[in-house]
Amino acid sequence: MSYELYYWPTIQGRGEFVRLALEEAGADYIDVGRESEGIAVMMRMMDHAEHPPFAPPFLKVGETIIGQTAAILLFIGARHNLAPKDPAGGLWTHQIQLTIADFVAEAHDTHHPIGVGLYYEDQKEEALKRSAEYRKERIPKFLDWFETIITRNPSGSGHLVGSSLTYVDLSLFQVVEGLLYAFPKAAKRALKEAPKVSAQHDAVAERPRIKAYLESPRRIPFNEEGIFRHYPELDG
Ligand SMILES: N[C@@H](CCC(=O)N[C@@H](CS)C(=O)NCC(=O)O)C(=O)O
Repeated sequence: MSYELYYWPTIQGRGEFVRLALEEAGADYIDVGRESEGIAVMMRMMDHAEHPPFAPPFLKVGETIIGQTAAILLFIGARHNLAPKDPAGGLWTHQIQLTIADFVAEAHDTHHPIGVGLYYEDQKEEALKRSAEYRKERIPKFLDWFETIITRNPSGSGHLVGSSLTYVDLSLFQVVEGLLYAFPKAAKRALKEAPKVSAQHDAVAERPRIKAYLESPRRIPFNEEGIFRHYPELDG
């Protein structure tokens, strides 16, 4: 089964959560946006699909199109043994992913607190205020929640859910990567208070398929067009 991933070609963004799951699964996929004419194909799908996704990323599987990162991962997790099989475990994993989505949206809002369609330069003052609050209150609060989940996981596996890796482990890894890129000072400080999250991040980076992916040209470097942007004035 081959998958078609549709996402913007120059950023990790939310597409990266899907890429990491597909890579860990060893799945066969095409990153359509990065092919020639890929964006035009993506826009045509959004314009004409019977179930049009609101925004990328979306995944095409046969004739089915799935939008929303958390829904895509729900699907991939079930298909590729990256989620618990029991319904309660599946819902718990999905709940964690939706919370990661909230955390990611707030990271985006640090540099775009007023408007998605406005330039960063037009909202710098508000971005300074928003980032200060994100660094001081939100990063520690979210990381503490993930730390608690790993601690309370009865299996003691160091994973968020159950005794083996699930897609939320990959997503948390990506969030930590993003925080370390965007807010290196604040993220390092907060991670000292969340040693299990830090260890989980390091363990994911060492997984053979993830390691190979991170070293490959398929991994787009972080940059200042994506969700996690490094503006030194927003860190501290
Ligand atoms: N909740 C959606 C958000 C999707 C989203 O905001 N996609 C961004 C790129 S990361 C986009 O292209 N947005 C265009 C828009 O909102 O108009 C998800 O998690 O997939």
